[in-house]
Amino acid sequence: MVQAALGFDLDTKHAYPEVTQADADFYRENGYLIVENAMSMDEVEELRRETTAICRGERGEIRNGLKHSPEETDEEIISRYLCIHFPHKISDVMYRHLAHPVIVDALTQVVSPNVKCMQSMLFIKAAGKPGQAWHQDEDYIPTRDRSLVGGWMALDDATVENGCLWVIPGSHKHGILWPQGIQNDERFDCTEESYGFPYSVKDEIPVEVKAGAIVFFNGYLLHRSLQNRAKSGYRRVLVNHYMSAESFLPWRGFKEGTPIGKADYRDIVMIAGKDPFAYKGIEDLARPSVRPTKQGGCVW
Ligand SMILES: O=C(O)CCC(=O)C(=O)O
Repeated sequence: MVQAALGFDLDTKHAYPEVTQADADFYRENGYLIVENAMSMDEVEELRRETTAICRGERGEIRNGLKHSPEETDEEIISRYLCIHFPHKISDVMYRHLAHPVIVDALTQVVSPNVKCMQSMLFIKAAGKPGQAWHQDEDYIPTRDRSLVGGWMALDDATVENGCLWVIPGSHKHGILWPQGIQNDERFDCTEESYGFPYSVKDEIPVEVKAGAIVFFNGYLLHRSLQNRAKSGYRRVLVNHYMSAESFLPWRGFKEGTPIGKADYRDIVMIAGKDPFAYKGIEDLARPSVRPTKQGGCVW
């Protein structure tokens, strides 16, 4: 059922779609789910405006540098950045949208009644910008119960031409993280590429959606995105990652000497239910940063 959390104000003019049992079954079977019209156009507009404010440096410091002069147009400024990591750490708007009601509805059905979020990424991906090579998100954010889910909030129509997501339906079911290696394919940015999996390009499907859709995808699902080949414009999307609050999260520079079995990243935001580890407190660790690009030199 659609409900508000983190002070998210429901848009009373919008008919939020409910995530049904059939949707949850589809997600479990295929490893992804598209919910069209999940966001109202006012919500999409607010997130677009906030994207510009973040890139203009109006919400605070971003590591690896925002470089522009105040005379530049919004378009010139935002076109420069492929992706900003952790925007929710400096933006109230991005923070509130972590708990968008459709996200809460979907994740309390397919993950757990208790759901936490640990990261956000704001892709801008202007015309000409690269995509992300094949990967599984648990390569990067390892949960202990395979509960990781991406919530991909489309701020523009995402098409094959402008670099939508591509997924291999059902590929999450193996429960295996495939090997990864460095790729030098100019279609993709600095991320490594998965290989050795029993699928070919015939098995992938494009996930074309309208602005306002939310796409959910499992942390073991093989997915990628291609370059933005459109002549102009962007393919903006806010992607947040979530997991069950019952699992520890052995991620990102845990303290030296901590046994791996106790490592638990605590810069999290609860978006539903109760945090069983609330007694550990919350830490403020992540800082927003600009994603490195091949032009700027990858850090592998
Ligand atoms: O939106 C994209 O281009 C890629 C997103 C992605 O691969 C991810 O969030 O894991």
